Amino acid sequence: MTTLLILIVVLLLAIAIWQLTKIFDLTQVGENVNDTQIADDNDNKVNGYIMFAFLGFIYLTTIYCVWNYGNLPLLKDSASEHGPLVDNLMSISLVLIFIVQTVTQALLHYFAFKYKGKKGQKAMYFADNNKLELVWSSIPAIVLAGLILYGLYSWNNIMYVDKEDEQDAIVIELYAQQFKWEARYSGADNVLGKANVRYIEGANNLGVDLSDPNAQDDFAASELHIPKGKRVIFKMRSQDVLHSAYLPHFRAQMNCVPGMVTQFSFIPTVTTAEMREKPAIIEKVNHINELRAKKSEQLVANGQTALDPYTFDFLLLCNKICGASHYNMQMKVVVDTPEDFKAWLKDKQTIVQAVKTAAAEAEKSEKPATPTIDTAKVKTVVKDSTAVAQTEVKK
Ligand SMILES: [Cu+2]
Repeated sequence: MTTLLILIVVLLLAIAIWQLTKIFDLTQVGENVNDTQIADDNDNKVNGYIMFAFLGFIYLTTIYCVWNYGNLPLLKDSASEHGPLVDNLMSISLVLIFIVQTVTQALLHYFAFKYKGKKGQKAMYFADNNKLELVWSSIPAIVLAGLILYGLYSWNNIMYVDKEDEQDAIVIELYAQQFKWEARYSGADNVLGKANVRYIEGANNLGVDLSDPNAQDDFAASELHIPKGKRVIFKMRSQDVLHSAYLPHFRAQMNCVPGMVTQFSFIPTVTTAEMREKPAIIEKVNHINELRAKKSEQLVANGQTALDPYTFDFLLLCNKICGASHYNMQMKVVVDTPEDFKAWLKDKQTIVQAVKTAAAEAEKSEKPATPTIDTAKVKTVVKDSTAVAQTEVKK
């Protein structure tokens, strides 16, 4: 509301200034004032200096952003085997963009100043220069080709999973729906049972084909546990709209498309406990907790409860704007040591068992309780009503 009011005030101010300049122009009528609409040397000079001012603004903004937010992009401390490859690609791209942007902006604004309009000066007619065109076409072409080739090499390296890798990997399904994630583990056979949105019914909220032999040992989890040092193949499905499974710390992202299964796989290299010990993460966590402490002071002063302190956890996020609660579509990811992971896997209830238990419970609660009839009470009620009827008749 305050923002709207400020906007209205700014708009009204702008209209007022515009009207004032019109009145000022009217007062100048008849006087010897240069009110021509054609730019003269002085106008061009002013515009030339404004170009320099704008260049300064771009550079200052860049320095300010790098200084203040330079530590926000994830460029180190990745937690997957292919992570450094992605980080390297990202760093090279950023450095290239930074250099090209700095040089080209300086040239653009300098030439705009140098060749500003001057009275009596005509622009030179210049048809073309093959040598120049060759230089400014081939340099970007070579740089971009290098970047694309390195990108393709990285992409193939990350996405290619051979038969050997596949045999040694754990298969986990990530199921996306507005607005939550659910994981399905493939169990001892390491094969996910068939699933389809048409099978969704009651407790079977993942739409698993319960008659499929491969589905018998599948189990669902609302927290994603993966072991360090072992390849995990994620199969993504979506129940409703387009989502995107985004695991920023593992430098992994893949769209979840309704009606098809997509895939991404990686090897986690850092456990949650190890990640919490990294200096950069400790610094980040401390910073978040400082902010939370400040916010908590305000909340407590207003009689509300204070915020809980933050501890680092890997996250699976949704990276496609999929609806109103998209921002909160996340799942905690825990990277365990292989021993801890084995312990976590124990005694998990399979989806088939869960559906059976839910059905049995539903049946129990649906059966109507047999009403107990107090025969003595009924008799007295009947007696009373006949007595009332008889007195009525007598009247
Ligand atoms: Cu989503």
